Amino acid sequence: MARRRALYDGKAKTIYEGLEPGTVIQYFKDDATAFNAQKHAVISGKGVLNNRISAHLMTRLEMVGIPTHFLRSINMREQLVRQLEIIPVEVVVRNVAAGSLSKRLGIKEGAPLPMPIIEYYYKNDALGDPMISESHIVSFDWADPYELEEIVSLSWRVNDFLSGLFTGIGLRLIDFKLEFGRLWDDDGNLYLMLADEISPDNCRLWDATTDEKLDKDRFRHDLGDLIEGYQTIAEKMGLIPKGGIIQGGNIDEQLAASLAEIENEMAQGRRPRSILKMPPRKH
Ligand code: AIR
Ligand code: ASP
Repeated sequence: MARRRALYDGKAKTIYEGLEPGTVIQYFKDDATAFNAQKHAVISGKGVLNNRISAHLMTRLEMVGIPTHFLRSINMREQLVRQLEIIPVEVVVRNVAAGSLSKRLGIKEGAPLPMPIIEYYYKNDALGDPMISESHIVSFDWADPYELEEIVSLSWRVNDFLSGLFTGIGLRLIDFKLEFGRLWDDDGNLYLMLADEISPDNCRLWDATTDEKLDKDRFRHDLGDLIEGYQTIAEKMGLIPKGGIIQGGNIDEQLAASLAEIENEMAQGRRPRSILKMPPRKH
């Protein structure tokens, strides 16, 4: 594996050339960053947990007909995904006030929102991912109106599904961030799919009874041990045994590797579907 070509080195993941054409490997690093990478740490085991959690959530979303880039887990830190053209827009869905919404509008953290809110940010580190509107997205052709409509409708469906899933295991889904990408088939059909990852790095998840924060806010605001929070989430999801797989920075690698197999069995037999029928875009 050492001679693989890295295509992109991100803050929390490295993207390597895939095992077959049209695929790439997502390698989940232990690096944690916040505030546009001004704060950085390496937290042993974070990558393993995010890989597991994201593989599981993507698989569950596929099972209810939401197309994702996920193909299969490779090992405890890596997963095979489709190579997509990433749309440079971060979609944030919020159910409860927190984070930048609370700050920007002066709304108390934890206040339920009258209805869920969708926001867009331009994916650009140099600019600090500025907030944008639908007009910016269409005007600058980051996505056309058909794609945007699909992105919004998929985002609401993801929110409904994930909110239910987490409610069922005693967690509150406060907000989360999604990314989407495009894929064309040989006939010029466009497939829009969920990309990146869905993990406690990009979801706020609170304990439903205590409102304890279990996600990356622990790292952002020094609220406690990040691994403990992520393992609590993974345990409640039934992905790791009680007591966890990481103790004091040491990972039980054998156990971690065997767990990846479960997801692959679930993921078998899926076929991509074209969800948008329209003339190919010029690009
Ligand atoms: N997010 C946004 N950019 C990067 C990430 N990870 C996620 C956060 C949070 C949601 O989007 O993890 O779940 C809203 O973030 P914020 O900072 O705008 O309140
Ligand atoms: N990971 C991003 C950063 O490094 C944003 C965040 O999650 O806070 O800034």
